[in-house]
Amino acid sequence: MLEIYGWSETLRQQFQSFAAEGLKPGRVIVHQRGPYRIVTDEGEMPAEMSGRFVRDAEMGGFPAAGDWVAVSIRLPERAATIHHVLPRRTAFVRKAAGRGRVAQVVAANVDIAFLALSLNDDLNIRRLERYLAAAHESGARPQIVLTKADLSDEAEAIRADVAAATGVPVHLVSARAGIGLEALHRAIGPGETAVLLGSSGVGKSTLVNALVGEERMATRAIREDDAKGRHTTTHREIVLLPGGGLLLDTPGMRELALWDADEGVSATFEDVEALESACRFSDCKHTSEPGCAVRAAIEAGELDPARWQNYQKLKGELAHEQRKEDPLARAAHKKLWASRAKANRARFRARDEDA
Ligand SMILES: Nc1nc2c(ncn2[C@@H]2O[C@H](COP(=O)(O)OP(=O)(O)OP(=O)(O)O)[C@@H](O)[C@H]2O)c(=O)[nH]1
Ligand SMILES: [Mg+2]
Ligand SMILES: [Zn+2]
Repeated sequence: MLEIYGWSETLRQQFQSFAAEGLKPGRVIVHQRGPYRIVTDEGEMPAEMSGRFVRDAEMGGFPAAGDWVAVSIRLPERAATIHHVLPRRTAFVRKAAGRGRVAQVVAANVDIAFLALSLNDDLNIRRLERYLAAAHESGARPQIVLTKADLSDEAEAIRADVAAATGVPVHLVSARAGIGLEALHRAIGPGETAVLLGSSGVGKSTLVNALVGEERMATRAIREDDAKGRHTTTHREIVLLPGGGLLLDTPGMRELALWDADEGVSATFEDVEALESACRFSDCKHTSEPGCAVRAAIEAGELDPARWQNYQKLKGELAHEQRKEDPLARAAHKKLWASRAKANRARFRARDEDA
């Protein structure tokens, strides 16, 4: 049951200590006001955090859609209590504006970030770059989805331009005309989770419904006067697609500059940072130094090597705040983007040739 929701051998190992406490694994599939909804081996049920969990949770530590959690299940009531959140492989983190702000994880353990933009809207490349940077920082693989292809005569040309400018895969879809839906579905591997991100009204929920083949999510027409969305979706929900793959629908976002890299990495990799600080030498490079806690954890199967690589990659890219101030750092970042786009293009060419 849980395998189709992405349960893996790595998760099973991480879960062992919780299993010893008699707890069961579950995945958060609905994050809303009120109780979470989770899926477990006993099926779907509502779940609330234990009082102790609420008291002890670190900043950003509350469960989010996509999180794996350790729960106790009350079978007669078909309800669960959440005691722990498992380490996150990836996370989208939003920092609330203003002083005393709190980082909020809005989607966890996502493999692919679909950045949805509507073809009846102005394509803003700067906005797109911010989306892409946020997606890279989350650890998910970014892909672009151009929606409402039925409303533009230049859809194919725009797709080619966007692909050239970004170097990531670009999907052209129309939920209404049934264009590109199968290819989009195929981009999500079995047990993989993709999140739909983008402004209100671009058609995220309509796309989910088209892929599921039924009206799972509410949708609503955009405003006639300015073509803006109406913030129809207000919760986050993971939907199991027929034939496999998971798709997370989210509320339309107003401002993507709110994503913050530093806190994202810390909230996602608390456990890795703890390991690093446990190395014998404070300047340990985690390659061949004696007493390296990171390598020991990898060898013991407690730390996923892919997760460690991800962490290092993100750390390396984190001159975020400085970059905003410092023109030199910004230029270097632009160069990094250009080379990454080039590498991506080469990779996708190679993949196309393989296929
Ligand atoms: N012409 C056309 N309209 C579409 C298409 N997909 C969605 N729409 C329309 O766009 C409007 C907004 O769609 P939603 O799916 O509610 O948009 P959303 O991105 O989920 O919006 P929020 O939940 O507010 O973030 C609806 O009126 C849809 O019918 C499409 O492929 N073509
Ligand atoms: Mg919606
Ligand atoms: Zn080390």
